[in-house]
Amino acid sequence: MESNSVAKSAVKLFYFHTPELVPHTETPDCAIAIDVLRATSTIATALDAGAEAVQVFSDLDTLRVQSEAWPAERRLRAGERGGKQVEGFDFGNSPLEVTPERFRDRRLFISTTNGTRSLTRIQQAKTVIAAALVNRQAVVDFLKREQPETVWIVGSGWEGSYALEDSVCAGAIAAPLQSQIQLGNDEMLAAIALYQHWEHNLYGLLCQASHGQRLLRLKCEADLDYCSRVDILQVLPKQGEPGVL
Ligand code: 3SL
Repeated sequence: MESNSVAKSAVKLFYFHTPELVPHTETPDCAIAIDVLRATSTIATALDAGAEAVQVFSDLDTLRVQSEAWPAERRLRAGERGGKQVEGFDFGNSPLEVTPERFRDRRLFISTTNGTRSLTRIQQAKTVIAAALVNRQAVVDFLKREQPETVWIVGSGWEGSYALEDSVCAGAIAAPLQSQIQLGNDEMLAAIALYQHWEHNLYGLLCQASHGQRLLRLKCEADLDYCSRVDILQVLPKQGEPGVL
């Protein structure tokens, strides 16, 4: 190594397009789940609005049972399947329904089609984080500060298949760190390139993405607009106990 070259930190970033692609044989120092549309955007918004914590579930029945143990006046239950609110739940999964008046000091119990599934898949990591475009900088700052050795960024996808909006967010996290990190796989490099191509029109990208199209058909255009905004929240949703951010 030349004496004037800049030494790269040991942080190694991998991107996995879906939770199904996450290796079963290893555990990273830090795992970051992304579901830009809309679970991790909603989770960040709920914590920013003063929610006491967010507890994630991959299935609705476990959520129903476990949330019963929590006082009714201190909990909110969000259930989404196929983009729609599940009957009997207080919320679907729209970050625009999150207000400090409703969320402050309450625990949010949430289960969504893909996002909470990817969060539950990475629970073995030493540090688990939920990221979206809205809180991107808080995640970047955490990685710069803590320098975890191995970082897995995991897209939630849609029922096992690739999601454009999660990739662009992975790229948005890695792009400002590029000179300081090692790229763990080609997927990470591709995500950075995707972000660099679309960074000035993220709303446009979300509108073209297949899940964006699905949400547009459900009249959720304002959600796409909100979820495409970068760095509007300072919150870092980080797991304290298993499943609780
Ligand atoms: O798949 C998910 O976890 C959800 O975020 C999907 S939706 O945006 O609420 O439709």
